[in-house]
Amino acid sequence: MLSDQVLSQLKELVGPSYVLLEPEDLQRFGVDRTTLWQPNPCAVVLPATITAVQAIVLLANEHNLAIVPSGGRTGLSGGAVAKDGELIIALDRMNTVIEFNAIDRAITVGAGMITAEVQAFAASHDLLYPVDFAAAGSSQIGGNIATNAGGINVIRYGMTRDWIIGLRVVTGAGDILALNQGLLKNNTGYDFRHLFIGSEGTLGLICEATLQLTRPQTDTTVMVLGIKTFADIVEVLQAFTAQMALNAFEFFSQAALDKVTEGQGHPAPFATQTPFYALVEFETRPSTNDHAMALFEQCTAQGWVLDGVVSQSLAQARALWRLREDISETLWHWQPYKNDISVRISKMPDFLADVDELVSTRYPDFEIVWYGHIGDGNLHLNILKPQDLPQTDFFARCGAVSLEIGELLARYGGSISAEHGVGLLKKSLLPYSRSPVEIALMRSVKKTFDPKSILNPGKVFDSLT
Ligand code: S2G
Ligand code: ZN
Repeated sequence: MLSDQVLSQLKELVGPSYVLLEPEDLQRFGVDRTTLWQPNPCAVVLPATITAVQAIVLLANEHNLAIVPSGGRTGLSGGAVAKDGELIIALDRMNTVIEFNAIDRAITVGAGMITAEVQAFAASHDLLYPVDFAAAGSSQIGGNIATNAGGINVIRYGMTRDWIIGLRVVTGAGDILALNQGLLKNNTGYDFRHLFIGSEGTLGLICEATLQLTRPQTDTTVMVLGIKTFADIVEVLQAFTAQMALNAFEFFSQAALDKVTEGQGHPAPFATQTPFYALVEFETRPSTNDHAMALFEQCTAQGWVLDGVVSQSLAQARALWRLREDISETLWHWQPYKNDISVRISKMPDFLADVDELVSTRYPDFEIVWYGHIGDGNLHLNILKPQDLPQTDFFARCGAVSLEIGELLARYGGSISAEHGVGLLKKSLLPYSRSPVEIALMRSVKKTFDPKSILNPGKVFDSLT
C-alpha cells in the first residue's frame, strides 16, 4: 500500500489522472498474456517523459518500492506480471516519433509506441522496420526490446537486438544512460545497449529507442508445402536455404491447421492432409518463382513434400500467412502450456525425434500442437489443456515434463526460451540453459545497475538480497 506522501509525489510527477488505483486498472495493467498469477500492484503510473521516469525510480529507491515496467503486456512468460504490490510504470504515454532521419534511415521513438505504428511510419517513408510477429498490433517497441522479440522474419532479418542502434534508459539506480547514440560503428568499451536488450525490465526502464530501418521489400510470394516427417522438414529447409534468400521458413502440424481452419474458418491450403506444413516466404522477383518451383519439384521427387501451393497474389499470400499467424490466438481457447525452445539447425532432426518421443510418451492423453520458426531452430510446443482438468493440475503435470525437456535441451546445447523470455514462468528452467557461473554473473550485473533490486524483482532469476 502506497503512503499518502508517496502517492502525492507520484501525482506531482505524472499528473493526478495518470496515477491509477481503480481495481480494473490494477487488474488490466498487472498481467501479461499469462493467466497463472493474480495481479496485485499497489498502483499504476503513466509518466510522459524520461525525466519523470527517473524521478519515479529515485523515489522508489528511497522507499524500497518495487517497480514492474509495463508495455503492451503481450508477453507469455509473466515478465510484466505485478503480483506482489509493485508499482507499475506504464510507458503508454511515451508513444511518439521523436526523430526520423532519412539519411541515417533511422527513427527514434518513445518506448510506448505500438510496434505496428513503427512499421507503418517506416512504410510511409518507403522504409521497413523488419521485425514482425502476430502481437505487433498491440505490443510496444519498449517491450519488444526488453524481451528481444523475434517473430516470423528472423531467418532473414534477425531479432529485435539487430535493429537497435540507440537506447535511452533509466537504470534501477535512477541514472539516465544514452547508449550508442544511433552510431553504426562505436567500439568504446562494453556495449551496455546489449545488456538492456532482452533484460526483461530487470536492469532499467527502456524509455526511448533509435531503430535502424531498411529498404522495403517488393512483393512477396508464399508457398505452403505438405510434409511427412520432422526430418523431411529439415531436408526441405536445407534445400531452400541453400539456394534462396528466404524471408521466412515456418512450420505447423496438422493439429495446428485443424484448429485454425475450424476456429477461424480459413480454408486448408490444399486437399491433401499431411502431418506437417512448411510456410516459406521469399521476395517476388522474375527468377525466384521459377527457382522456388524447381525446388518444390526437387523436394517432391525426394518424397519430402507430398503437396503444395504457391500464392498467385498478395491477397493469397496473406491468406496463407493467416494459417500460421492465427495459431497462437486460436489455441488460447485451450489454455495451452507453452514450450518455446530452440536448438541449432544441424541438431534439429535428432532433437525433434527425441523430443517427439518424450512428449508423446509423457503426454499420451494430452493433445500436442507443434508450430514455430523452424528456420531459426525455434519450436513452439503447445500442450492443450483437457476441458475437465483444472489448470493447476494441468500445469503441474506439464511442468514436470518440462524438466525432462530441459534436460534434453541441456544435452543438445539448446535454449529453454528461444524468444518469449524467462519472466516468472521459465525461471525454474533457466539452469538447463545457463551455467551457475553465468547466473551468478547475471546477478552481479543486476546489482550494478539495480543496486536495491527494485526492478522487476523475481523475474528471470531471484536476486540474493
Ligand atoms: C508465434 C506467438 C506466441 C505463442 O506464434 O510464433 O511466438 O503463442 C508465437 O507461442
Ligand atoms: Zn514465435
